[in-house]
Amino acid sequence: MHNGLLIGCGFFAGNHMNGWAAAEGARITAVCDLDRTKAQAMADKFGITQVFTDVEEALATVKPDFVDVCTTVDSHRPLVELALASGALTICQKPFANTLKDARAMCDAADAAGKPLIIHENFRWQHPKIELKKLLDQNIIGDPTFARLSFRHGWDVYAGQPYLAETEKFAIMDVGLHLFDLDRFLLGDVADIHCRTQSLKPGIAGEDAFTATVKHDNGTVCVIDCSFFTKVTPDPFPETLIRIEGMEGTLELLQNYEIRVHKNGEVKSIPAEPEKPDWAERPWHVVQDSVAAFEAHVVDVLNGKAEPQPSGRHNLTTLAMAVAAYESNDTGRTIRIADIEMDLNR
Ligand code: NAD
Ligand code: 89Y
Repeated sequence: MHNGLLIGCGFFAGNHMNGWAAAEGARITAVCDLDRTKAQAMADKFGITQVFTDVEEALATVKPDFVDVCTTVDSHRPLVELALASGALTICQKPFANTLKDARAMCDAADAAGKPLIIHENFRWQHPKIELKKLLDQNIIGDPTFARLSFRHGWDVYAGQPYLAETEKFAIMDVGLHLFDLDRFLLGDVADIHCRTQSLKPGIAGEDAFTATVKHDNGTVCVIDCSFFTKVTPDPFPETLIRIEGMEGTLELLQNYEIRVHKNGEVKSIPAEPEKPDWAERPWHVVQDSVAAFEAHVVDVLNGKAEPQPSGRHNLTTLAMAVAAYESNDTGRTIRIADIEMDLNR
């Protein structure tokens, strides 16, 4: 049994804890939060006896096999570096880092420790997306030519995550990173990006919508669009709607988790709604189910049966896409991802 330490007992951490409770071969035995009340509440809910407010003390006492960092981005680098130095496999919630410099430093720390660093990117672990990827891999639609990944809603995310209203880099760093990782998962390596952001909701600090056009090395063009200020009923949050056109057909992921396969003039419908874990609640169940799937994957990594998906190193390019997207908006230019990655000052 692998023993884990959870750092950060805020809004999203309950999903991590429920996922770990369902995982076979790993369990959380200690929790830590700067705020003792939050740490204690999480411990009480999940029957954890070791409760800390200081990470160094937690690591020295628990000596965990793995550390699950579920704090907001500003604390990621110090926490991840401490966890890796303690010899633990380390999981870091998205956004990995504010800058590529910080993200690279964490990857270097993982290499120095000889321990895996895994980014908690759960969109690629969502059931409908895995089903879509299987269809792509079966080459049913032939080589992809065009795709659209769309995440548009008006859900009040600020109620549970008030920091989202205060950050100057919001939509791209919050959900954009998920969509960029998903884009790479489905369609492969990215060459360049063009992006426009919009700030629509009055009173928030950052952009709450963006539209990006991504060109892949293999020529596939993907439009990635996201809005937190879309008035539509029923609200699709937190579903990603997807269309992938290929040389021989088209795949769609429609609202309410229906996959449609268009081929040879016919349309086949495949239901792709995830099972709702008994601890989950709609509409979050697709996310909550994917947290459990991601954590089951981490157990495979702990057991040497899988490589991290995605690793810290893989996520550097995803973060570079976000940096490039902001630069494109600021300059009006299309930005090559390799140019961003090569610039060690970013
Ligand atoms: P939150 O602010 O509600 O909780 C973070 C907690 O971390 C707080 O309780 C804070 O006290 C604690 N913390 C901060 N620094 C600490 C430190 N040095 N030591 C110990 N505890 C510390 O944030 P949240 O909404 O739970 O989000 C956490 C992360 O999860 C964010 O990066 C967010 O983007 C991400 N998130 C991911 C998803 C997803 O689907 N993958 C969904 C929501 C949030
Ligand atoms: O923080 C975000 C995420 O990662 O998924 C949805 C979310 O909770 C709000 O945009």
